[in-house]
Amino acid sequence: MRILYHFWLSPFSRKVRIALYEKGLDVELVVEKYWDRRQEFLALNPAGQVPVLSEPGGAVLADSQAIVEYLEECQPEPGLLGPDPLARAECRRLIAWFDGKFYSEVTDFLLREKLLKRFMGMGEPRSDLIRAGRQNIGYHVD
Ligand SMILES: N[C@@H](CCC(=O)N[C@@H](CS)C(=O)NCC(=O)O)C(=O)O
Repeated sequence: MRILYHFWLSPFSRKVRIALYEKGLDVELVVEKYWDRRQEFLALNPAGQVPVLSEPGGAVLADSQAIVEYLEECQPEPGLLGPDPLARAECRRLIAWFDGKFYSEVTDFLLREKLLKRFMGMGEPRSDLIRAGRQNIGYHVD
């Protein structure tokens, strides 16, 4: 059985869950509290990050983009990137923008300060970072 180690609030995990769903691939979802630094999980991905995909044959893949590109190659239909090179380039640009710019300027601030700190017991949320995330989301959505 294919297993996805993920966390429900992780946007990188969500990207892989959507790709698996769109392609109709069966998967067992295992919630990984990556901040616990579980040894068995670190053995799968020494970077300690979710998502991680474990394939039935024993292969283990890490990094959301590496995983979705692998899925796209293994099961090309339905294609998720677009019908032609320009559409695919635009799709890749948007993926890179969400994974990089949007994550570091919005998601990371809001997720870490408002939610993860509570789960992780990492102290009080910083209101200046929450404000920054809120301000950035307005700019980016515009
Ligand atoms: N480039 C990675 C980033 C994954 C990532 O940053 N995941 C976060 C959760 S949203 C994580 O596991 N953070 C723990 C850490 O970096 O130690 C990917 O696309 O999968």
